[in-house]
Formats: sequence, C-alpha cells, structure tokens
Amino acid sequence: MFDKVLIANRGEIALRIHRACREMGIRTVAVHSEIDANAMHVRLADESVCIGPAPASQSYLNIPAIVSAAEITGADAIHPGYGFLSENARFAEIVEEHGIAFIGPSSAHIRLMGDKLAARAKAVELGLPVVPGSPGAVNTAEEASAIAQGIGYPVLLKAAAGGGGRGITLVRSAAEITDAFRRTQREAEAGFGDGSLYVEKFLERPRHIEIQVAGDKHGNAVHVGERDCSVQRRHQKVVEESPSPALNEAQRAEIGEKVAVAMRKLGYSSVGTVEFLYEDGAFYFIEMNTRLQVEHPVTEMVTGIDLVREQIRLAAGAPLSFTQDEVRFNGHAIECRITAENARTFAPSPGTILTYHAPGGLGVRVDSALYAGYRVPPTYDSLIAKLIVHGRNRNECMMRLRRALGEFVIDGIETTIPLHLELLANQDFANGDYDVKWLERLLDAPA
Ligand code: MV4
Repeated sequence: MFDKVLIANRGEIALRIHRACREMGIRTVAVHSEIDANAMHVRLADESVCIGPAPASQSYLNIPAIVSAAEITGADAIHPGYGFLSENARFAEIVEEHGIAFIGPSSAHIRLMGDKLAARAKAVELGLPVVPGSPGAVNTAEEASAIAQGIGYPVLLKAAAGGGGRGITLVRSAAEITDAFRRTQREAEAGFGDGSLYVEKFLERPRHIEIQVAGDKHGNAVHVGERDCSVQRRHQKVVEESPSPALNEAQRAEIGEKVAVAMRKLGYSSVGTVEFLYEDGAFYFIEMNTRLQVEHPVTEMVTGIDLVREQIRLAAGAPLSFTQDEVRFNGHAIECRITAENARTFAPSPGTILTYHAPGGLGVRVDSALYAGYRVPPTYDSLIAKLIVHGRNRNECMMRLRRALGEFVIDGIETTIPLHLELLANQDFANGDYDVKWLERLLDAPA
C-alpha cells in the first residue's frame, strides 16, 4: 500500500481524497495555487506545496510543478481527482515514468475512452448497445446523408473530439444535412483541431443513466449500480440520484451485468463510469469516464462502499474488496450540487463566506471544503458543496433533502440552494418524470 499520496486537485474532492487517505493511514501532500493557500485540504494535509499562481494552466494543470512536488515530498502515488488532469493520458504516463503510481486506470484506457469514436467502436466490440449511426467517422456530406437516410431523421452530427455538448448539430431533414455537415466540420476543426464527425440517430427525450464500475489488476470487474443524472443545465449536472426512478430491477440487473462483462473483457482496472442515454426501455452507450465522478457519493450512500478507498487500493494492486454478489443496494440517495451562483441567473457569486452551517442528522452528508471566513475564488469551477441524503425510499430522500436544505446556511455569497428547493417542490421531479432537457425547459418557461 502507498505511504504518501499527493492530491493533485482542490476544493471538496481534494478534501474527500484526504479523508480516505487519513482513514487508511496514508500520509497526504496537498498541492495548491497561491489563491488556495488557506483551503481546507491544505490545512488538514500532512504536507503542502504551492505549485503556482491562481490560473489552473499555471497550477492544477501544471504537470512539471505537480510531478516535482511529488518528487520533493517523496509521494509514491498521485490522485488526480476529477477534472483538471484526471483524464489526461500523457499526465498518467509521465507520472508512471517517474516511478510514481497514478491512481486511476491505465493511460491506454484513458486515451481510448477520450476518443469518442474509438470509445464507441470499443463499446460495440464489448457488446454494449450504442445509438444507431455511422460505424466510424464520416468524411463527406454525401456519406453523412446516406447514413442519415438509412437510420432516419432527425440525426445528430457529432464531433469525435467534442464533449460536454460541444460539437453537436441537430439535423431534422435531408435538405439541411450538407450545410450542417460543412458547418459542423469547420467548427470542430476550429474548436478541437479535429474535424472528424460521426452520425447518430437523435433521441428526442433521453435520460442520462450511468453505471459505476470497479475493476482490479487481476481480471475482476463489477458494477456498483446506476446513477440517474438527467437533471442537468447546459451539460452541468445539478441533481443525481440512485437508483434511477425510470428502471425496474430486471433492467437494472441486465445493464449492470452487460457493463461488468464488458469491463472484464476490457481488463479495466480502477473505478470508472459508463454513460448511457436511456429512452423507451433501451440503453445507448455514449461515453466512458475513466475517473472518479463528482457524484460518486450517491453510490457510496446506497452501497456503503468507499469508492475513493477502493480506487486507491486498486491502484496499489489489491484485488477488488467485494464480489458482485457482495455489492448490496439499500434504499435511495439523492445529491444536490450547490454552486456559488445566483439561483435564477446562474451569475457567478464568488466572495467571502460570512456564516457557514452545514445540515446534519440521520442520512445527511455534506461534502464541502467551505468554512466561515473562506474566500470562494472566481477562478475555478463554481461547485462549493454537495448535499447528499440517503433514505429508505425516494420520498423519504425528498423529505430529508427539503429539511436539510432548509438548515443549510451559507452567508456572504449567493448559492443555488433556492433552485434545489424549487426542484423538490416540482411535481414532475417528485414523480421522477424528467429527461436531459427537462430542467432547461423548466427554467426557460415563462415565470
Ligand atoms: C445525444 C442526445 C440525443 N441523441 N445523442 C450531449 C453531450 C454528450 N455527452 C451527449 N449528449 C447528447 N447526445 C443522441 N443520439 C442528447 C444529448 C444530450 C445530453 C446527453 C446527456 C446529458 C445531458 C444532455 C443534454 C442535452 C443533450
């Protein structure tokens, strides 16, 4: 097992990783930018190293600074968290080349899943269902038109190097596809340096359902249930829950087993998440995330599994701590992502926290690095707290969430707590009746 882990991240996930390490008896090294010198994880870590000025490009994305900090402190592993360098295959390679363990999957798997087209082709090879569409890139508008004719309009043109909703064009008829192809190709070339496009049948109102996986270096891999992440705004998740209100036990078991088999065939080692669109009873693979996800606590609350602890153990070569049969699902969990933004306009609201009081009680978890006096910087992602509740069922979770949100005090900045209270009062949400565009329709609807 590792002796000392360098945490190459900030905010709530850096604190989360520190906590797992501390409980495992592993010493921690916090790296921070100049503006994060007073961050909670820096205060709690065994050692800390300033790696540069505030801009992420000069600090949390600064590979030489991070690797140097690991060498100076004698860290034998680096945990990348999520975002920043967590899915940078070259970073994983450089870390390993320096004789330091990268807490994540192989760089080959990171690279594979980072290429949307290669990931889609691999998914087909592994027996996972994909959206009907082109087997690979389409090189001309004529080729795209022929594929679209075959699968039927509407279709999407997607940039292979795109992601997070960027580089996607909806085409509703044959008359539009030539101009759309040329425009999307130009935009992809300009935006991603790669104009490769592929075609997919457009799903009108899908849900976003992802399967948590874990695999070791001994050929074992299991699924750890699903999370419904359909409540999103502009491709930013707002609420996540498990189990999905849209699935029954048979569907859950079927897709879970398919994904576990696929991960064993792939030889995947670490934690990861396989993302699907779900519509009318069918799953469609869209991508795989080879990192720990923001919403991992939802799975932890319904299974009791510490996914960060497991990820660290797996990186050290340990076998999975549990078999598939030993993964048990208990009750329901819902996570609210609380951001430093105005709840109506979503305008960023950095600033100093004047008063901070986190909710508590049975089934309530708050993952946050806030404290009274902490200054929320304008420089990074606006996520400041995750409120996760567990209950025997979904209704109990909603009651508990309302109560916990009502207790949550974050004075000095604006937050999206009022938005979460509004969602919890919405009948569609209460019925679990939502798709990936539901929240945007709700927010865009006349007051
Ligand atoms: C789709 C789709 C409907 N049909 N593909 C958007 C970002 C990228 N991860 C995939 N996305 C979508 N792909 C087909 N064939 C709808 C979306 C989509 C979406 C997907 C997941 C979560 C949120 C979303 C929000 C808008 C659109």
